[in-house]
Amino acid sequence: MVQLTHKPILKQHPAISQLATTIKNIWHKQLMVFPYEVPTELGYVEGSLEGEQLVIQNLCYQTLQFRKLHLELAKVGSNLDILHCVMFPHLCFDLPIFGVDIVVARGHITAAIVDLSPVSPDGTLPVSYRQALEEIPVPQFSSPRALPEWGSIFSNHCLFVRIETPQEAMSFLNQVTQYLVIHCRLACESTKVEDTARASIWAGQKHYCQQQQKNDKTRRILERAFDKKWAQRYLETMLFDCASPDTFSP
Ligand code: BLA
Repeated sequence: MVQLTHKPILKQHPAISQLATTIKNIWHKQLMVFPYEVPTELGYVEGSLEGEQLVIQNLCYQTLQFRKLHLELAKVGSNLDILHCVMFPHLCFDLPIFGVDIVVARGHITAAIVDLSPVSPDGTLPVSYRQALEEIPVPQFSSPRALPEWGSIFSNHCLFVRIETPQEAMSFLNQVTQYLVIHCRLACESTKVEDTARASIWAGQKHYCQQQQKNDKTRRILERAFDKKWAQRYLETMLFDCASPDTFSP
């Protein structure tokens, strides 16, 4: 299925709707996007979780620099709203993985996380990223959160907080916007690596996906709304799929 539009059928928390719009606007403004084929039957999904309806809506694109741009919006009844976004670079570019997740539980943003995650063996970001990120002021939040063990993939610029006020929500959205604008700019300026560097980039991206798949909180929701097998397939093919090291890329 080729998806060209993302109809706003889900009424979500305003911070999620606003961020989804911002992400799409930046993608369209800074990148030249092409359609991406979403795995069969996974573009729009409905399930049920303890009597509540679970709806998942996916929007994907590809570009010259990115194998897959993925924006997912999910809703479980009136209890849970989720925004999930990951940008997977083609293996011929030495670029970090941009990721953001917002989880709203009963009206409260309990988890807001954004990062540009390194894929290099030593876990550091390219110099251009380090320089750009060091220029951005680090906003303060009243309830920072500690990363789980699998979160060793995130950079030292990772922001992970619980949001307590509308001001904090704005501040988080502003930080995500700055990371994304920097990322799209540096991605467009980047040049292809030698073929020999692809294996290491692939290993870095694969490790990122394997660690993300250890997030039991995501897995449990999917298992409860569908079943174990479906959750595994969704995690492997839709959320954190990994290109094979010799996949064609421009
Ligand atoms: C946490 N993710 C969560 C939580 C839920 C989900 C319910 C717990 C919220 C909380 O602790 O307050 C659920 N997230 C989902 C679901 C999807 C989703 C169902 O994206 C998709 C269908 N997760 C990501 C990405 C990042 C990420 C890209 O998908 C980071 C860039 C991080 N989510 C992340 C982290 C936690 C989290 C670090 C906290 C985990 C913990 O505290 O154990």
